[in-house]
Amino acid sequence: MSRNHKFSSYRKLIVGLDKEVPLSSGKKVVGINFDNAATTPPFVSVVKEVVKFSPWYSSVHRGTGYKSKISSQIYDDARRLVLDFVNADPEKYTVIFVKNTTEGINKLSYRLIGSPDCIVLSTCMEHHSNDLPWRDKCTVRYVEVDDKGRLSMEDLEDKLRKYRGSVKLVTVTGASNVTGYINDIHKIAALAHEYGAKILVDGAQLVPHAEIDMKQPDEEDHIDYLVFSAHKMYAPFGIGVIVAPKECFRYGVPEYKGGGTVQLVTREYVDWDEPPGKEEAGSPNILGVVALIAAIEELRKLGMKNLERQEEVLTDYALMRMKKIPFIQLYGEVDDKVKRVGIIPFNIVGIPHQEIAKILSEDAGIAVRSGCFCAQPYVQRLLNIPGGEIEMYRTHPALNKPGLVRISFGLYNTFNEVDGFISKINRIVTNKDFC
Ligand code: ALA
Repeated sequence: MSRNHKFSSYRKLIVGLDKEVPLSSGKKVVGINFDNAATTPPFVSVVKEVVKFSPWYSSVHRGTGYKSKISSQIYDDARRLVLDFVNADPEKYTVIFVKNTTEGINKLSYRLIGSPDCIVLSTCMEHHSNDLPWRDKCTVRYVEVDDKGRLSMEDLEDKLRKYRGSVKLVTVTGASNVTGYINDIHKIAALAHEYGAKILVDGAQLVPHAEIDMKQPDEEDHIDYLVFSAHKMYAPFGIGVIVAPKECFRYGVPEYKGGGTVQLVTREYVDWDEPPGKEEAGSPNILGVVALIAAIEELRKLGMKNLERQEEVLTDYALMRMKKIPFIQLYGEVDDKVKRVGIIPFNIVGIPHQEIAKILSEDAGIAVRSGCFCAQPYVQRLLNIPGGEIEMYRTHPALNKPGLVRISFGLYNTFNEVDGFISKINRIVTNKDFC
């Protein structure tokens, strides 16, 4: 079997991979998408399922018509399928459907924080979505990363010890959207629980690439809260997921209020519905849920362990080839094996990151992302940018800000595509003085 065979066999599962994109020369080429950490193209099965369901589309939890009953049933049953996918106990956990991971973490930030004095431990490697929502509601402390950008378990334990009794939550990414590092979420969970804190995992980058096991709540290393987005798992129809203990939403008032959230309302009082209804104000996104469930079924059919291994092989291959190119700067640990999803950040000495991304797109049809990937403090750290320099970008907003170029793989990317990328990078490096 050829090196590419298995990888290529996944390509027919994805929409749009044969699309040609225009280059600045006027030529057209079949595009290469190495920007899967931002969003993934849809599965064919997802689009088919959405189209198949569309004639039955109707309101959820609001109508008595036949189609409305079908739509409501699919929507309600989906929670069980999601819980099963992440191995969460359906007796104890519930699923709240939201727009995406960002909305999910914001929602939890309203619900989990009782007082501005309680401490949340975030980390120095988070996406803004797992940092900013906490800042105005509690005292945030950041767990350090080492010189390669890996999370420091020692610092986590030091901080848990130092703030013992006040740390309500450890909130951590399952996998970094900048370096791809996979955090040992169960080890972190066990530590957090030992010190009386809960753990929230931002699963946006992890759930599409690895098997998730939230475990039973009586296991010391179980996950308390998990949040993820369907648009990063081949189901781009605007749905995201919070998996959380039912208890978490039982008491209190939802931050969004309106249709579908109540049992009884008078001018004098409101009796809120039970969760999850209470937390899903407005008409639910049933098409998003249909898409998500179809994606979960496809991912399970392919086998998360298979995908993990395959993406690892492709990432190792890309790294091995990139390391040999002069003037390439790679970030994080690239010599020793570390657990990572298929994400590689880099720069080319002497060429601004925006320029590299532009050349890849306009000269070769290769889509990447460049900049700070909504994780500015982490990227500033990886680039060793002193605070004074960052201030300068504040006072001179027209200056090009420092950043990285990022390639990120999906399950359908191939060795041939990596070879095409490497040959373009080689050409950029060779001609770099003309860029
Ligand atoms: N957070 C997404 C990314 O890393 C959008 O690109």
